[in-house]
Amino acid sequence: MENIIIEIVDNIGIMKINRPDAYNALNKATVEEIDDAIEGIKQNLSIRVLIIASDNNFAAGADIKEMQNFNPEEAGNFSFTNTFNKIAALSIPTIAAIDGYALGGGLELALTCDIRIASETAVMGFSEINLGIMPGAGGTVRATKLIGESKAKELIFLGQNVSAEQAERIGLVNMVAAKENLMDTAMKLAKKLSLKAPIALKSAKESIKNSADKSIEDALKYESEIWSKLFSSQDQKEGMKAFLEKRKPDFKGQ
Ligand code: CO8
Repeated sequence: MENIIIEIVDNIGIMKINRPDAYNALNKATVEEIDDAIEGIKQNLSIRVLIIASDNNFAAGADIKEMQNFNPEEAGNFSFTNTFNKIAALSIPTIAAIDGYALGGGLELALTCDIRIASETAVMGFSEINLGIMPGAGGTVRATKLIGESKAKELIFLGQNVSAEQAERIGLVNMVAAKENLMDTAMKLAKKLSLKAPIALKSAKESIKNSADKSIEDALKYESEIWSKLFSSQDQKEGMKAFLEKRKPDFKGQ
């Protein structure tokens, strides 16, 4: 892999984009590598949490040099949507640790994650409109669901960047950390998540995702169904036994 770095620390996968000269802009080769890495992460059952991060700049968007002369067909083939959807569909919890610029497709990448942590100096925005295009890798959909239609329109229509503090205020990121503590904060959160019961986390993620596309009645029915299925897992027995024995549970993901 030339454009990304994958590291596994205990049960935590860390994926970093590594094109510092282009502020980690996403070109086709990088997205193909991300796609392969995600396929590998899906197969590796020991990975319980994924952190997506990059040193200094999360990603300054899709690679403008590569896109500049595309016709519509080429633009369609370039689309990151399939890969980004694969990240959003991962059953394990995902965290975006955002330092520096997360613009355009970079912010859309962060939006595929379950939780976003920004460094105090992070700068986020949908810059596409300033290039005569619009978000095309899930931004109009995921940002609208996350921060509401009105704020999403403000960010996407104006193409103005927001600071980490503004992003936290509008719910675009979950929390803000000092630049030097960003990865440490992400790792601590990932560690906490890695100790939770994997099947229960997967079910909760599935139920939350399902609730976005269904009526309240159908979503509640689905929640109830997958909730009761958890009682066939060893982790449920272990979780409740550990509580009653006043000790920490040891979840095996079974
Ligand atoms: N693509 C390619 N190269 C980039 C990009 C990018 N998105 N961003 C930065 N670079 C390169 C610059 O060209 C420059 O390279 P070089 O040294 O060879 O000239 C280097 O990175 C450093 O950039 P700057 O000199 O501009 O550094 P500054 O500190 O002055 O500014 C910024 C940093 C603010 C990040 C500035 O570079 C910038 O505005 N970049 C573009 C941001 C942008 O518009 N992003 C959105 C791109 S469009 C998009 O993401 C569409 C997604 C839609 C879906 C995609 C799939 C279908």
